[in-house]
Parts: sequence; C-alpha cells; structure tokens
Amino acid sequence: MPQAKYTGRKVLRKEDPRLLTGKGMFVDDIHLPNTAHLALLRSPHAHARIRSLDTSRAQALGGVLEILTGPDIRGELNLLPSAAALPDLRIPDHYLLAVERVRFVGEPVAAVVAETPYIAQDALDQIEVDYEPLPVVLDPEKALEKGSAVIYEQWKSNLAGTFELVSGDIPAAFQKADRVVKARLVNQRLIPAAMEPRAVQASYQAGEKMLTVWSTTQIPHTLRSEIARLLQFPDNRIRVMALDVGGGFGSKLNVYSEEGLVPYAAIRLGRPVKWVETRRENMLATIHGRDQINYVEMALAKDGRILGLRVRVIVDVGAYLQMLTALIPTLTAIMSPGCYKMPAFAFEMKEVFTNKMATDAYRGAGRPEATYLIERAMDLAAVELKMDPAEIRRRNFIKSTSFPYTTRTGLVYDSGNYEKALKKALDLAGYKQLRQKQAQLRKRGKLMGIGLSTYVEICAMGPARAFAAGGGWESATVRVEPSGKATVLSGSSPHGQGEETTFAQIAADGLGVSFDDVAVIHGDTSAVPHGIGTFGSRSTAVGGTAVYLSAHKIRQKMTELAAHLLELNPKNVVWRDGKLVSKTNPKKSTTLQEVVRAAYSAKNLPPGMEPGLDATSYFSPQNFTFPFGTHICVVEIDPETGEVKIVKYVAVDDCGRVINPMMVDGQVQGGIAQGIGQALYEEAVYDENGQLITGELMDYVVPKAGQLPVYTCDRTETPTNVNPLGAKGVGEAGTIGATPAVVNAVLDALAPYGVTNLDMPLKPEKIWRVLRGSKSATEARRSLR
Ligand code: MCN
Repeated sequence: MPQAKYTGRKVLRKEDPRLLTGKGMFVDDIHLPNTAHLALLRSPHAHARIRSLDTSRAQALGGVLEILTGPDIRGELNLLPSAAALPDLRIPDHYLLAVERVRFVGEPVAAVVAETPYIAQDALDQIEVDYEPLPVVLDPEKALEKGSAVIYEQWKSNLAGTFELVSGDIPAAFQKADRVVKARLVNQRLIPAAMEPRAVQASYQAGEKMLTVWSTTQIPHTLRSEIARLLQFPDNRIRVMALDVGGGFGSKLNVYSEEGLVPYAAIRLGRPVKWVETRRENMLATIHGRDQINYVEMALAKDGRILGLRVRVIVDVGAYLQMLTALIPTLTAIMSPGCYKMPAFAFEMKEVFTNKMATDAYRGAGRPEATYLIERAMDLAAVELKMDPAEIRRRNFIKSTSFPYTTRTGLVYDSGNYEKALKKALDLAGYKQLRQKQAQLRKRGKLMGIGLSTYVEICAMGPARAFAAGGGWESATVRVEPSGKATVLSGSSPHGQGEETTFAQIAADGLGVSFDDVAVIHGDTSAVPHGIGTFGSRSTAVGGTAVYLSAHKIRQKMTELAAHLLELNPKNVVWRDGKLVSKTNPKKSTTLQEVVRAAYSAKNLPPGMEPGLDATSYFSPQNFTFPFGTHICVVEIDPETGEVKIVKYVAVDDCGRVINPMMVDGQVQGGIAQGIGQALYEEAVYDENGQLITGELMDYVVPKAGQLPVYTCDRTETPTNVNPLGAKGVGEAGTIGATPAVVNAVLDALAPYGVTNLDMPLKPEKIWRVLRGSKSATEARRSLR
C-alpha cells in the first residue's frame, strides 16, 4: 500500500454537512404517495391473561384499513429471533403480537393500520381487551425462589439459562489468600434512548413482487434475512435500506415486531405502510441494557497479587429473549479477569425472566459489566490492603512482553501495554499532586475523590468460529468508476460513527485517489452485496479491512494494466503522485486516468484480464481485538447536597492504529458521557406493578452537556496483527472505561466515612443520605478534620 495521505489524519467528516444542515434522510423523511400508518396497542399490564380481544368498534371507525391481532397472524408470521446462546437456554415463543398472555408493559397486542397516524391512534382506544391480571415478577433474585410466581408455566421456574466457566484451582486460591474482598455490585438497568427512535416503512411493488423496507437498523442484511424468515418471503425480493440512522447504541441491533408487521401490512394492503415510534414506546419496548447483580469475591496475597476471582451473576433478562439477550452476559464472563493475571477464575451465571422489557446489547454489551466488577474489586482490594489503587493494578497487569496472552477464559489477547497507558494517564492527570491536594482538602473538610479504571475490552466481532450469532465477517466492494472517482459499498452500516469518512480515508489511500473523490454507500441491501452490520466495535477492524483488501486488489490490477500499457514487468511499476511510473526510467509513465480508461475501454488488456475496475472482499478475522486504556476521574462532592461534580477526566485509550484521531476522540467522549450517565444519573425504574416510571426523558436522566466535564483524551498506539490495518475498535471503549472510574472516584471521596460500596446511579440523594446516615453534614465535615 502507498504512503498514507489520509489515514491517521484528522479528516473532517463527510457526513456532517448534510446532518448539520438538516439534509439527512431518515425513515420518517420518506413520504410515499398513499401511505397508510400503523400504530400499536400495547399492554398496560406487566403480566396478564388476555381473556378476550374485540376489535369490532375500532374496525368500524372511518379510515381504519386493517387490524391485526396475535391470534390472526399466529400461523402467518414466524416468531421473532433469538440466538440460542446458552446450552440450556429456554427460548419462549416470541410472537409479533401477544397471544393469550402479555408479559411486560408495552408488549404489542394489536396493530391498527389507518389512513392517518391520528385515526390509527384513535382506533387503538376503541379496541377492547379484557385482561386478567396475573402476579408480577420483578426482582430477579426473588424470581428464583421457591414459591415465586412463574412467567412461563411450562418451565415451572423463571430460570432462562445458566452459564459456568471455571479455570484454575479456586478453592486453593481462597484457602491460601491473605485477604478476601467481597461485594454485591448492581449494574442497573439502562435505556439506550438513541436520539432517533425506531421507525419502519415498507412498500410492495406487486408487479415486480418486490418488497422495499426502510428501517432504523444497525443490521440491514441480517434484517433482510429475518424479514424473509418472518414473512416466508424470498430474500432476493426484499430490499432493506437503513438511510441515516440517528444513533442506536445497540438498541437497533435487533429484530422487532414492527419490522415484520409493517411489511406484512404493506403486502396485504398493496399500499406503503409507515410506523414511527414515540419516545415513550422507545423507552418501554425497545431493548434495555445491563441489569446484572454481581457477587464478587477476590482472593489476594498481602503484597496485592490476585490469587483468584469468583463471580456469581444474576441477570434480569426481562420477559422475552430478543436477538442477543442471552448472549450478552457471556461477554461479561469472558472479560471479567480484565487486564490482570488471574491464577484462578470461576464464573457462575443465572439468567432470569421477569415482567420487564428484554435486555440486550447496549453500548459495551456485557463488557462494561465485566470492567465494573473487576475494577470495583481492585479498588476494594486496594482499600483492604492500604495500597495505592494505581500500584495494585500495576502489580497485577499482564506484562507487555506476554502478548499474545491466553487468558483464564480461553481468549487470546492480541496485543497490549497496560502499564504504558496507565503511566500516561497518571502523568496527564498529575496523579501524585492530585493525591497531595486530596490530603490537604480532606484536612479542610472537603470531599474530593480520585478514581481509576484500567480496562481491556473485546471487540471487532468477530472470528466466525467464536461468534455464536453467526457471521463474524464483513464485506466491501470497491469500484473505480470510468471517471476515476471511487465508490465503496460497505456491509457495515454506521449510524453515527462516521465510516463514510474513515472508509473513504482507507480507500483513498489504497487507490491513490483524492478523499473527496470517494463515495461510501452502505445500508442498502440491493446496492451492497452482503454484510453483517455495525455493532461490537467491529466496523473499522473488520469492515474497514474489507475495504482495504478490495482497494488493494484494484491497485494490483491497475499496476498490472499499467505495466502492460508501458510494456514493463509489473514489478518495475511504482505509484507516484497520481501516476504509474517505471522504476528505472521516470519518463516512462502513465496516469491513473489512462489506466482507468484502458480498463473500461477494454481494447488493450493483458491476456486473461477482465474489463472493469471493481473488487469485492470478505474479511473474516482470525481473532477478536482487545483495545485497552486507563481512565482517571476526579470528583468533588458537596457535603450539603450530595451532588457530585467531575472536576477532571483523563482518558488514555489504545485502539491500535488510528484511522481518524478526531473521530476516535469523538467516540471516546460520547462513550464516556454514557459511562458517566450510568455512574451518576441513569436508571430504568419499574414500580411494584411493573409500570416503567422512568418512561420519558423527563424522568430518565440522560446527562446533558452541563453535567459533563471537559475531557482530556489521549492515546497510546499498540497495533494488532489481527488485521492488516493494525486497528482495534473504539466505539464502546469510553463507556467501558468510564463507569468504574467515576464510581471509584465517588467512593474514594467518601472513604473518610468508611463507605466502601454504593450502587449506581450515585444520585445526590443517595450520597446525601449516606452523609446524613453517619452524621449530620456539618458534623461530618468536622469529623474529616
Ligand atoms: N476509528 C478509527 N480508528 C480506529 C478505530 C475506529 O478512526 N482504530 C473510527 C471508525 O472508523 C469509526 C469510529 O471510530 O468512525 C468507530 O469505529 P469502531 O470502533 O470500528 O466501531 P463501529 O463503527 O463498529 O461502531 C459500533 C460502536 C458501538 S458497538 C456502539 S454501541 C456505538 C458506537 O460505536 N453506538 C454509537 N458509537 C456510536 N456513535 C454514535 N454516534 N452513535 C451510536 O449509536
């Protein structure tokens, strides 16, 4: 490949001019003539039997075109998909519309299609459903107790599935331990709350038997296959388009009822049908994230060495299994040892059904939970052993000379230098001075805390052999057009990450063309041959590599063609400033333009060479990649109100070779905002009847700019050899690194009160109660002196 002109540089995003000037094209921006509108009647009960469902009054309303119910479509449409991620997993029948029972508030019960969205809404009010309320199961631990109400009678228990991973001699580790630290850590339920809620539109061209579906999806090709399966409709007659998608954070990496119902109604009515989710529906019935209880025990030698880690996990999966619900917590299992040498490890998990919306992939998806539990345990260990939190981490790090490193959980960490990232972060934060300042402030009764998190995560999903959900590869076609401009067709489908820019950088460097001359097309299954999608921070390492490989193939072909035109051996042709030049005689050259023309005119091609200039590659990596880093958070707490203020935030992340440093910073900062959100503000709360009481953005606190600090972001760069770009993922790193750093900082600030653990979110009220609980705020301040 040529010298990089664009890769590694802060190139401005191609997407921004259209997005920032309101010229983006989202699903709701498509206005097809004669469009009908779909609305869903959703269950008001968390658990109930449907005694009867009468749609006759709604049906009689003017403008109502069609009403669908669970029993109507039961035999017509297949069940929603779920990956069988655990050997003993109990996968409930997940109908597109409830049949006989509802199991969470918000579950779709009936669909109305009408001339306008308003008529559809009015008609919902006319549907009469007689519900017989059933006991509600909400607490996943109580749900496992004998005598608990059961959500699926056929299984006689609320256990969805189990997972175990044991490696090394755990009993011996705990027997010889000088100290053991223990904690019950709650990783609360979160709501992804992407800026654009979900939306689906479908249109059926009966003449061509062609179904077009526009969806706010992260996985257009997978969705096409799933719509084909749901509707029993040929996949080669379905076109799925994702257009611009206003964020997903994992919540659009799924297949939902509406993605079957809308196309189904469009075919039946012979009219375009549209559904646009409201914010309240989005909070209720688009997947949630996290929701794990982790019982952690760490065995330690007195010099701070970890001897063993035992983790018992209860996962609240909600009422149904969405596509990856059961799989996500297994990522917690394999990543729990973190950056540390772990002589013995045991992980035991139970996934439990409750009457809530399903959990699934939310930014970080299983890894924030792993990092949280290990990084909280490291701080507890530091307190127990009276060691500095940075020092105890350093003592246990896997050394930079040990890579590739096989972990206790069977992964092979590709590359890393954890100590270097930690040192850089400590230097940037001025750690030593911060500790001195903390000591002084404590004397003055001020609550200041410093929190660390040193993380490693797994991304670039992933090697096909290890990727339970199937399809660990990604594809890209690169085409040099007759004009000399280039088109990239990518199977990755970004929804905010900016690969229209970074893939253009990779292609422009590969082809020796200008960045402005590269157009990137994604999210259209009719244009792009194949793809898997954007999730698991995989697009750059897997999809970007496919772009690189295709560009490389074209480059090779152009070199051979130029050699033919110049009557040279291809080995003697070099690329220089838009020209292909003889190595030995610089006067002998041809331009890229001439080579392109020759490829398309096809009048003078080397024997056996096909006309045209395009190439498709499927890249299937042999391993995951393992980005890492250190985050340091400094907080001050107001002892009167319990309010936490982040006064400093330093992030040093390592995602291998960087394609675009500006975008990597953007990804890290967005991720940290979500990590801070979990640590301090966000929490999905259901009341005792299973009603979601944080069902609006008024109640569910997504942090705003004023609640976030100015970040200091920096990097170390440790390339991976898993792909030729040397790139690891970064899309989730901030979220993974941030949460424990913030919580550790708050608990460090509260250390003088003897508080060692508090569950997230660390809202002012919770901290104020802790401060009040020990003494009044004023007395407490005095006691610090
Ligand atoms: N990048 C880079 N150099 C690297 C790695 C990445 O320049 N070594 C750039 C990429 O080219 C891309 C961005 O950083 O522009 C993120 O790339 P990558 O880490 O490959 O992640 P993906 O594109 O696969 O994105 C998925 C990831 C996930 S899993 C979630 S969740 C998430 C996230 O990205 N959701 C997001 N970032 C998001 N950003 C926005 N705006 N909206 C979301 O919904």
